[in-house]
Amino acid sequence: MSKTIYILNGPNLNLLGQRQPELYGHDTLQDVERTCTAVAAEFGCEIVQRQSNHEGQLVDWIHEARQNAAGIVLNAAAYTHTSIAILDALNTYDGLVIEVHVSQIHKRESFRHTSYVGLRADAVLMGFGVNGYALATRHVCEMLTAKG
Ligand code: CA2
Repeated sequence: MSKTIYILNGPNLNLLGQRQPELYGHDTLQDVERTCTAVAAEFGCEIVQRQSNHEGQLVDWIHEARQNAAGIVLNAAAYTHTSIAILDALNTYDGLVIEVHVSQIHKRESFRHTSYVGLRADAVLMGFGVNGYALATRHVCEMLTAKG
């Protein structure tokens, strides 16, 4: 069974660590990739991390994950709150889906309180900063390892 986990990031997250540190912290997506790679290695798992500003690209990667990944850690960023296309893609996926947000979206504007991704996610982490990615990766790895 595949022990690959896709970590998918939506629009503007390429700027993580470069702008708005009061909201999103100082770590970059490269830092996230390094940390999650180390966590996954503890379990003999591997991660594939990607970021796109384009909705359709995220949909394509979710389709790709159907063949290649046992779990998806997804921060769909603003598409979380708008994208039925991403929800539909997630609904074609059989593995674990963990929704991650760097910030605690319920403490923010009301338009961020709705999550289409949350209609499919098996678990949700928010407000842990970028540590949420590592926590989510660890959880997926533990679930995969428990299954053998
Ligand atoms: O808290 C999160 O992780 C969000 O998914 C981040 C999204 C936002 O639209 C969601 O409501 C919550 C925004 C991502 C923007 O990322 C930036 C990172 C650094 C600097 C500027 C934007």
